[in-house]
Parts: sequence; structure tokens; C-alpha cells
Amino acid sequence: MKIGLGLYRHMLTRDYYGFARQAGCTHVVVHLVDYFNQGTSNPSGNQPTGSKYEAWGVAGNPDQLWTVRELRTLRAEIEDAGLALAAIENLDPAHWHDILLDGRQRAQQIEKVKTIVRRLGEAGIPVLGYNFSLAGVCGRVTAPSGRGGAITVGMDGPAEEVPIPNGTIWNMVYDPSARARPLPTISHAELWRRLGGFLEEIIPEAEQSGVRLAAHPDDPPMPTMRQQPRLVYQPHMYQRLLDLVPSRSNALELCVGTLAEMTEGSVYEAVDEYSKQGKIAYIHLRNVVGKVPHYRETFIDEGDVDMIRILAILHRNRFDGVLIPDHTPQMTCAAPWHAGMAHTLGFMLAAKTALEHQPRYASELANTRHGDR
Ligand SMILES: [Mn+2]
Repeated sequence: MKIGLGLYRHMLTRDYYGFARQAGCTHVVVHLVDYFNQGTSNPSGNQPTGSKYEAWGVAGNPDQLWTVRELRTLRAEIEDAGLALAAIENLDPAHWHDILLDGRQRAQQIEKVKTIVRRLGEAGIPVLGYNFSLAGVCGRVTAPSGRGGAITVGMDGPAEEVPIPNGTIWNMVYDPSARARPLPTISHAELWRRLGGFLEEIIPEAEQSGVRLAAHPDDPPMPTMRQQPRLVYQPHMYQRLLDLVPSRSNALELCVGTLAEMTEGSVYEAVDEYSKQGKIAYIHLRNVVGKVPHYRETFIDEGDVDMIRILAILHRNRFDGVLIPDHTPQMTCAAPWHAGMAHTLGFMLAAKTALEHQPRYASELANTRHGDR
């Protein structure tokens, strides 16, 4: 396994690359979508936490796709800093809103996504993370409910009161001039049909480009949010997604925290199953207390999930992809994001070192039933 760091658009600087190296990372995962554009619900310099219903910000320029030159420059800057670019995480809603909505521009936007995938391949970037979701990440509350009063995010009940307004998708505004009407509710079957159509068209392009598409589960994993269905909200639903179009390019951005928030199954069995299948492109690591619709994110070393066991399972199954910290509670200091990431990375490095240097210890840990649910 390899240790990496996820960097948001405003973090694509030498200082952040230096920080990643210093904290022991060999890889980075990059967000090119600007979640903070004209939005007020996200704290700058941190992860986009959002609020219960307010959109993160305004989506990018629909006519401007990431260019091969831009992507190659990004990769070169990261490699100059001694790191490898493992993945680009997330598509801009401006480029695929009508794929999610099955709208008039769907065919054009399928071509846009194909172009993006092809360009990633040309730039030597092996993975594109995505999240096929209408409501996106929403319905969460922020409170100083972490250990030692750390500010953290969680859920305090379902988020159904406020439907998604027209012009908003994936918790970002793609059409600021849209009339304020609610988006009509669709069925789970219809959303699965849209995902299937997307994968059938994009996966062949991804195969040809040597790129893996990596699906994030629904965060938070509720059956519905904002009166719209969600796709992967129980661990076994990942299998349904994989089986839609079996291919090495149809893969997972497996989020341990989100899996742990699900009400069915076992996070350990899910990690075991999908890593055995070789379907995990990369991993988000985060711990949590509780399950939807009542949970909160915690520091990596507390919470419901035995993280060492998760890492031992990945080690046993010879997972050779990248693990990144997902989110962490904000630590009370001048650099809350950095401190939270360094704390999580230190934990991950210690676990990795122990597993790789003590094979017997590793198999004992992978088989332990402690914390099993
Ligand atoms: Mn995640």
C-alpha cells in the first residue's frame, strides 16, 4: 500500500507538495474542481464541509475542459516535488450535470467526459474519481463535537425538508439563473439506469486510455437525500455498480468512513471483498462514530472502526494502491487542516511500517474479530 494526500485546487502549490513529502507521502490525489467558487458555506483552507442544504459554490466553465498541457504541467510539478499524481478526484458539475439529470445536453456532455478521460490518459494520470449523485455531499452539520472539542462534521437526522433546486446538482450551482423550482423526484431504478448508461459509454474510452474510473459511495449513505434517490448506500451496492460493466477500468474510490456509516453489512468484509477482487483504485481513510442518520466523523485513532484491522486486511490482500486521509476533525491551532492531516498520516505510516515489517503480526491483526459488527 502507498500513502498519499488529497489536495484541493487552492492547495496545488509547492508548499503543499513539500508538506505532503514531509508528512511521509509518496502520492497525491488532486481535486481540480473549485468547490469554493463564490460559495460561503465552506471554510477556506480546509476541506469543503458545506452546511445542511447550502450549495458549496458555483460550478466551473462548461466550455473549458482541463487540457492535456495543463494536466501534464500539474503532473510535472508534482513529480518535481518528489511525488506521484495518483488520481484526479471528481468531475466538475458544469461538465456533466445533464448526464446526472438525463437532460438535453447529455450527449454533448458524454463527449466532454470522454475527452477528459482521454486527456488524463495522454497526461499519464491513471485514475479519475467520481461520485454519481444528484444531491452530492450535503445534509451534514458542523459542531465542536470531536475529541477535545475539535470541530467536526456529522449528521443529526435525515435531510429531506429542502429539495434540490433547479440549476443545482451535486451540491454545486451550475446555472445561477435557473428558476427556483424543486427538481422533480426520480426513482432508484431511474438513477441506476442513468449510471449504467454513463458507464457503458465511458468505460470503453477509459479502457482505451489506460484510465480507471473510481466510484465514491454516497456520502452520507442514505437511501434518499433532498427527496432524490442515492445509489451506493449499502456495501453490497458497490458490487451492483461493478457488475454493470465488468472491466478493470470500472473501479472504486473506496471510502472507509462512508462504508462505516452504512446501516448494513460490515466495513471489514467490504474492504476484504473489494480488495480481493482487485477493484479498489484508491482509498479514502477516515473514522466515524455512529451510522446514518446519526453519526460524526472522528480522529483516525478513535471511532467505531478498527483502522489497524482495515489496513491489515488490505496488506493481506496485497492492495498496492494509494490510501489518503479523507477528512479529519479540525485541530485547534494556526493550521487546523495541516495538523489533522499530519496526525492521520502519522497513524497510517506507523500502521504500514508495523504491517510490512512484522508479517505474523499482520496476519493476526487481519483475522482479529475485535470491533467486528
Ligand atoms: Mn470519502
